[in-house]
Amino acid sequence: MQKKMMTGAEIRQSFINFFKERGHTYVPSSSLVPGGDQTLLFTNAGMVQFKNIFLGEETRPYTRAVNSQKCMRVAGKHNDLDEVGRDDTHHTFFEMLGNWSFGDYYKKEAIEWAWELLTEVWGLDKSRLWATCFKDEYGEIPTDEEAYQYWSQQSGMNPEHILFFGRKDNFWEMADIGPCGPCSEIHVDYGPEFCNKKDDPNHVCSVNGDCKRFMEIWNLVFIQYNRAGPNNLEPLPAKHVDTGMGFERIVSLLQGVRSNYQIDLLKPCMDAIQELTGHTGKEREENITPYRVITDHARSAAFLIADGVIPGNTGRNYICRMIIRRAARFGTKIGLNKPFLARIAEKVIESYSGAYPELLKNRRAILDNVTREEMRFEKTVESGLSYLYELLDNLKAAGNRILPGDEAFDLYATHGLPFEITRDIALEQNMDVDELGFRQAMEEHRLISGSGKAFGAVGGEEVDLYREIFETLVKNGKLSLPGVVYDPYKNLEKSGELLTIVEDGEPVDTTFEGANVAVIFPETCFYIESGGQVSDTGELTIKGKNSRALVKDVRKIANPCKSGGFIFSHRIKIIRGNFAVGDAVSAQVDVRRRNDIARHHTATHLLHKALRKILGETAVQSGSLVAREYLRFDFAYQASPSQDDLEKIEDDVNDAIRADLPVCISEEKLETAKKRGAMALFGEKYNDMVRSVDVRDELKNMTHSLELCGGTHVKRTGEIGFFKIIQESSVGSGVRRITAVAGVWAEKYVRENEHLIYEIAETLKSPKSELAAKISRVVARIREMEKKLSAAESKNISGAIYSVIEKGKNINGLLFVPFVMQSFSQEENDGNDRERLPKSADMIISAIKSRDDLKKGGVALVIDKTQTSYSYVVAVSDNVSSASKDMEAVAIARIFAKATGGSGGGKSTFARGGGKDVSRISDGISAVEDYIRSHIF
Ligand code: ALA
Repeated sequence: MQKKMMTGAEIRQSFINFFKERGHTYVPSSSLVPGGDQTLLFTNAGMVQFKNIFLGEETRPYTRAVNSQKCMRVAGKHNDLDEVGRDDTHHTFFEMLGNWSFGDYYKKEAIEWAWELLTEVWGLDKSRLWATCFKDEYGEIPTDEEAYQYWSQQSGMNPEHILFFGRKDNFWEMADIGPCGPCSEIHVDYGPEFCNKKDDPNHVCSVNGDCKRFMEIWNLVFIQYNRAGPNNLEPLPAKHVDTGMGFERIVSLLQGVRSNYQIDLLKPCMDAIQELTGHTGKEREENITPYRVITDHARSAAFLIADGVIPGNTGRNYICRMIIRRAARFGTKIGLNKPFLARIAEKVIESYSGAYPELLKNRRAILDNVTREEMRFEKTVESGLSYLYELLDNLKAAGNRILPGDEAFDLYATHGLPFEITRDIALEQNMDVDELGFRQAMEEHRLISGSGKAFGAVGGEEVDLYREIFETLVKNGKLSLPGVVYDPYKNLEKSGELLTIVEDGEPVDTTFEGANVAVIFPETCFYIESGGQVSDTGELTIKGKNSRALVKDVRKIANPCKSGGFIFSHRIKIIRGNFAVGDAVSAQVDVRRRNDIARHHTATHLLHKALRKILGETAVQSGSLVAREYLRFDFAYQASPSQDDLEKIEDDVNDAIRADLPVCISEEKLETAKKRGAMALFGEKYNDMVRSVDVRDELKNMTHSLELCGGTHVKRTGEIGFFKIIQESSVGSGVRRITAVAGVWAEKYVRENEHLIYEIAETLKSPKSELAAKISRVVARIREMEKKLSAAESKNISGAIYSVIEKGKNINGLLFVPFVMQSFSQEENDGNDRERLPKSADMIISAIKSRDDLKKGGVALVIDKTQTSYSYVVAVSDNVSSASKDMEAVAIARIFAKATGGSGGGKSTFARGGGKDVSRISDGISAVEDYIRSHIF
């Protein structure tokens, strides 16, 4: 009699019961947010809550545990996001069933029980099970012979089904640091008919071969080390067992369905999506990727929100936001343009609340947050997408394939498009995104929304708005011409009446927590970007009220009305409380930041002086940027300054810093200042009255540097502390650029370099003094190994070439050899294109030439294809090309290009080309064959 099919809930419970019967304590799943673990964003395995027990830092009243753990693998070392949707077995959120021994039983019992549960309790077919054990490819960590022995002792285990693999597959690590050890995985063979890579000549159809025939279901990890660093594996005081079974995978296996998305727990989500789209079964299959992504992401979002992770801008909250937005975008692909995810999340709650009651408890929060986030996304997504498409088009037109990271960040900060969505779309167009650049930009703007980017430049309609505001304020006596008083020099704090609030392009009376608005006061002490120095930031508070706002930027709107005048508006984000027109507000400049900027500004003057002293008087400034983190200085100079000169320049600046010269600032007539020798920059306009910044050399009673400058400076050069040039480069003909850092930023720079050297020395296991020699040796060794590898590859190719030639078509004594290789990625394809293709074609032609039976010679057509493009070469033996112009390689390439819709060109014996439509490759080959037949000489 056929056994009744178990539900997912029953399977989960039977796993737990099996181990409870063997002395294990059931420990409920911990939260997706790992408590107190700074090394992880999310719980990514069952063992996370036991980590400290492994490390010997914690003990529990039990030594054996069993559970089913909520896991997220969407960031860090274990990140499956890219696979989700593309296959039936990967998820962002999933459940992991596990059993643990804390210094109790070890490999023998772990293996015996795994075998017993799978084959006797759950009745899996033994002949379909495989086990893998660890063998270190570097020979540094011992081979796991013990696990091998235990596997071979299990009744009905086919010894040929026990295989060894290296670090990638069989050495498990929690994160970059933490407990780890060799592991044994159990895989199921679904049978050769399930291989989906049969057409791939390079595919090896076996366990870990990456096709759909084999599936890993259970990983038994034998924890015995702690990874303390990249090269540092410490043995642990005791040995432990940590196992993890992919719950969805075992359920799909036991329920006899081929996809995790068909198990009883997830099918209702898939069906609900179908109900919303109204698709037929066939249409659903055709759109299976969006179905899977939506189901997966809806489940993740529900579980995240239930654990208190709601959508937001950074860290875990960013992931929650990204997951919801990504699901929403996949929804638009199947016509779901209005918020719909709550309907799917509802199904998740129904399926999973029995085992995870927190879902039901937080039902309202889950549904509300999901919908709210979809609505937020809906507002911005269109403009974001059209901007992204435009960016990608422009890059493509310029021959670039990588979208810069800061653009990707801008798409997120300004248009709400998470990086992962930008990358999805870029990949759809065969482009990529600079992820590192994105992370850096994100780090720089740690508070993403509400940062400067959230406010645009002043556009036409805004000028009209400010004109109106200005006129009203003047009319009501709140402002007098020429408008807002600007004095960033005397005080760093100023109180005043809040005159106007502008929110979303409209004046409002009050504004609340979370809002991004612009505000106007009668006076401001915030410096406004000019002369290369960036604007100040700071904060606003109201005395006696608990209100606080960050000032992100300041903007000057000149001439808002015909009578002239200025408005200075502060762009703020309300952090706490509210602000209303009429409030008496105190505005404070961020003093630390201002001081950092001042150090960089005075250092710029010292640098200018040093440049002219060392390189000559003509090395004058042509532009500069003075920021908090660094300074950038452009100057006229024809050549590239030598290293020696740069060091002298740096020394000169540091000498002036150590001399602790006073910086004297005064307002004087332009003529007077010029007479004193002030540097007035060509092209700059000065008023009659100017501000001169004089760095005085008191000992010599003369000026060290005198410039006309509106910027803010230190009082004495000693405050700068330390100056360091970090880069020198060219920015066009006759203009050079120096980037430099001062004060704490210079210290930070030096320290970072020191850490870098330390890390390199650690990795290379070499003292600092021998580092250079060691690196040369390592590079030489890599070169040597590359040579060996390429020789071995040629050998491989030559093996393949012979079998390809065997399959060639003999057309009246002329051999036509078509050969299609498959690459996985565009990059690999580019590599092949350059080297492997011509090499293979050459080898085919030389092999043909050496054959007596092929007197007429031959034609080789070698094609390299990825899923989205192909490149090819045509080589013909010289007797063929000289026999007829029609049989030259270039003529044959044209035939192939025409038949495949691609391009091509070349010479008589060699031609090459490429195209996009891989589905037409076989038409191309037939066209070439027909062509040869009709042109045979
Ligand atoms: N900790 C192991 C894994 O996650 C069991 O695969």
